[in-house]
Amino acid sequence: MSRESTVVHQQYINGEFVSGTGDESFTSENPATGETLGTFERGTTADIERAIESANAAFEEWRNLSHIRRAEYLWEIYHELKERTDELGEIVTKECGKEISEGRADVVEAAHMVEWAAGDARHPHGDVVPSEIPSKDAYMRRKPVGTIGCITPWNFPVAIPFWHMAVALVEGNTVVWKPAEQTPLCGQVIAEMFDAAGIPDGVFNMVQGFGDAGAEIVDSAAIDSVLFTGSAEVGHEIAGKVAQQPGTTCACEMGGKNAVLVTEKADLDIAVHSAVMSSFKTTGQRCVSSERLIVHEDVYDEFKSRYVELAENVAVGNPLAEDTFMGPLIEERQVERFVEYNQLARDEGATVLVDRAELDPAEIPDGHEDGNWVGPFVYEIDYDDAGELRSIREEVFAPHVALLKYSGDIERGVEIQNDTPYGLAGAIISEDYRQINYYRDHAEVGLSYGNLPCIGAEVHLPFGGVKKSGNGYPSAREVIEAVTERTAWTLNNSKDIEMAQGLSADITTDN
Ligand code: UN1
Repeated sequence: MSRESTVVHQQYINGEFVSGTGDESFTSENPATGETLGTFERGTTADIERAIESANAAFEEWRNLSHIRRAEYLWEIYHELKERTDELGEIVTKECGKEISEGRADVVEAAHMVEWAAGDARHPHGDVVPSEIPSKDAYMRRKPVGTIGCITPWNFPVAIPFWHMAVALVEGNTVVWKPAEQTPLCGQVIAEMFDAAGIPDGVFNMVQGFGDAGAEIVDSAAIDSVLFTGSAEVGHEIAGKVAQQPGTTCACEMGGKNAVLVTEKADLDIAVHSAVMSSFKTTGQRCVSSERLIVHEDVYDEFKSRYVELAENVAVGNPLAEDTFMGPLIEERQVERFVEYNQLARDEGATVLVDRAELDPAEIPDGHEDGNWVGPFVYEIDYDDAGELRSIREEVFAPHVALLKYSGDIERGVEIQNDTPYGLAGAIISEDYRQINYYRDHAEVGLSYGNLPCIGAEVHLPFGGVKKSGNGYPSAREVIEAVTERTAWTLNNSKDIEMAQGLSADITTDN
């Protein structure tokens, strides 16, 4: 769906679409065709300030509604996401280039997140805790933190905004959201949904823009918590800034240099299938995509020949076509990064096994000549314990895949798996439960899988990473920790004051 080219989409602040203070606009482009999908006002720092003011002003009234009442607005959106899955999936595919089943899955994942958040409104919130003193009642209670700033990426342009916002809103927070500048049309559609649901003015605000607008959210003293999903570079900058602002918290989820570990006990059908899905779904542009395949020497040759054959043949093409496996990369800059890292791998001594980085013109679908087309790039390289090879430790965010042969036991395989600054996702392929359990207990990752691809987490699982991959969970069920304050509330039912830990409650005086 391309919106009329003369329309310049506005910001959504305080319950209405309004013009911002800036005079610049930007466009959204279909990465498969180069076609313009819409024009958007470029939000300024003043627009962010205005959105934050309106969110702050709406907070008191919103938090005073019950969880169940607040969830009703989200149920409206849930039904819309369900009813419009095909249409919205097509918008996702057109705007970010994911093949159509992934475009639809993005919308389905958003619906699941909204369902979880709205359903959770009727579940217990907090804990009844025993007290050392029988006459005391003790509880852990949750309160909304206030105004939440949400900064979301382009690769899940519908699901991730709802990861951030659905629970935040049901818990009684207000939000200021900056969608990724690559997918503003999805942002516009989501804002229209909140508007149609009649959410009270100021509770939900959206400002379309670039990094300067995002930075204003992070710098503002009137934002209580920042949720960020995106690159490690930006996430660490946010965490550093927020640490300087007492009272503000953040939860960031960043990328990974994820791996599939294939042991000598692997079922190779499962191994090859899982590896292809992990490395090439979404054209390698999931935070959880795998750019490393760590394969035991006993099964290496067979795995390699089967994997390479598929990598040579996976269908790259029009993402709207049902038989496409890989769409384009999101933007030209990303193609350049991919090409640079492919060269880096060569310079670092890689043997290239598949090089479809520059596709044959015959492989590019008609009418799609201006798309950001690439195919798989697969290489083998000797793993270095010294840690000097950048190509196997830095995230590329593209179908750039290293095969690493290892020998020895499961401990060695997991050691290589852990040898990256990141720790988001990973998978082990093995028929041996001892190997699987060793991996489960020692792999340094937030999301791990046995005999599966390392992608495709469900929303009621925690989603976040360790090491350089994140400092919290801006997503899925665990986001509740990022958007609520916990209060330890203790009530005395006695007329006497009696203290825990045997602490004396006597007040003694000199006489
Ligand atoms: C991302 O990797 O950028 O687990 C998000 C998955 C999806 C979310 C991925 N549910 O693959």
